[in-house]
Amino acid sequence: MTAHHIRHVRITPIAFRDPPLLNAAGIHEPWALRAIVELETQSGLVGINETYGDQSMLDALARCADALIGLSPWALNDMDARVAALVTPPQQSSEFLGVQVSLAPGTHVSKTVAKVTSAFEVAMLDLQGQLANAPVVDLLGGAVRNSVPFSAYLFFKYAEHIDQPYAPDPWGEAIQPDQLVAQARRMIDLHGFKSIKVKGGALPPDQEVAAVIALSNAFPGLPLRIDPNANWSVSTSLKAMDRLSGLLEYLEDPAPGLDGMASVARECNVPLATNMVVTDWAEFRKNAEQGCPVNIVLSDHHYWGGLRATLRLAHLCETHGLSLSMHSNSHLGISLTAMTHVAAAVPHLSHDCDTHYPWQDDDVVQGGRLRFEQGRMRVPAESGLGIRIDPEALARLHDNYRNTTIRNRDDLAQMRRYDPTFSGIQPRY
Ligand code: GKR
Ligand code: MG
Repeated sequence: MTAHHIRHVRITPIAFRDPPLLNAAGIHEPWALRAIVELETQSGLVGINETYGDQSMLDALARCADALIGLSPWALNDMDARVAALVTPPQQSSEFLGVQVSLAPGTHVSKTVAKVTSAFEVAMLDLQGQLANAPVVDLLGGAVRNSVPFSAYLFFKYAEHIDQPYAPDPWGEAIQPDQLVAQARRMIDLHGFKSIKVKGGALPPDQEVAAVIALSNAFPGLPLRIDPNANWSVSTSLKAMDRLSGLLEYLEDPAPGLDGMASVARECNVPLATNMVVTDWAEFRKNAEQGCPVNIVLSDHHYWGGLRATLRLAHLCETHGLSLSMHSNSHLGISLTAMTHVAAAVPHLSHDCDTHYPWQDDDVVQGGRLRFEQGRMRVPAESGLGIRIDPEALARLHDNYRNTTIRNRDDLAQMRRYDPTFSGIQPRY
């Protein structure tokens, strides 16, 4: 083993507070889970990353950890092969671990190889950058922009969690249109975002349509999108578009499945985006074979296989005339930074990226929470990812994990605490 070979792999599950955000599956639980990856070399360098923290992911990471010992941080292809050899894909790609799988492709077991590969790849790229004294973006071909634009990601929400001790968050309730406008104003005042995404599929469509119209009136000229996470039927989607089509930059995942999306695309001229029906290479091919009813792919390096895979996806999108932007799930600063490096290296990025970051109030990175400037995240110029872990913060968030009983995200079960009759059947509207 030479000085820079990996000698130790540490995976630390963490939990951080999450507000009661509504979505098509139900409602967020009071704690969101992530896992922090640290790869330590013989010479004492540490490469870091952040990924999903559900139990199945922790098990998969643990199963693959030993295979990295002795590996050079440059041996990404070798790491890919070792992970693929250790993670057996499920027999049926429809095997799901959680009820809200369709909202969060990261919980889909068929994606385990891509998720684990990505988890280790980013930490190895962080090591490579430290060794080469170059930021990760340079390892990806160099920056085409020195900051990355993100959008204000709005949620309908309750004021408080139902049954857990949880101090009310500063955002308050957002059920009525004027409350969502107030939420947007606060988020834009705090972070300077220049576009707005509404997480839909949670309330009756008329109420969500009214909220989008209110936003459009309150923020004229700001690009707007709504994402019902396939909780609208095709006819509900089309009715909503009768009122919204002129107001939206794109419509995200209105109706279920590629067929549902294709039916919406045939009848309305709003561009369609997805993080639900094009989530891997096979689904990309199917969309292309159908003449690309979905025009905008919302990539996510956490389940597409990493930063290199995201670049491949970007090239493929360009080849097929598709636009590309980025999806998010509840996350902290390491994920945001990795996303920023890769988004900075994609010439073809067409829309402001999603981020849940404003909904969190804690982080594991040194120096505390990262800051958006005018809605953008600066691409770090320091070597590697350009951020380091604060060990005390990591210990604190690991204690949160140990003190909660949540081990897999389950928005449906959480919603049934509020409404035991909530069916979770989709599309609901
Ligand atoms: O955090 O509730 C949420 C979102 O609904 C998330 O689960 C989705 O994966 O943000 C995501 C999306 O764009 O579909
Ligand atoms: Mg989405």
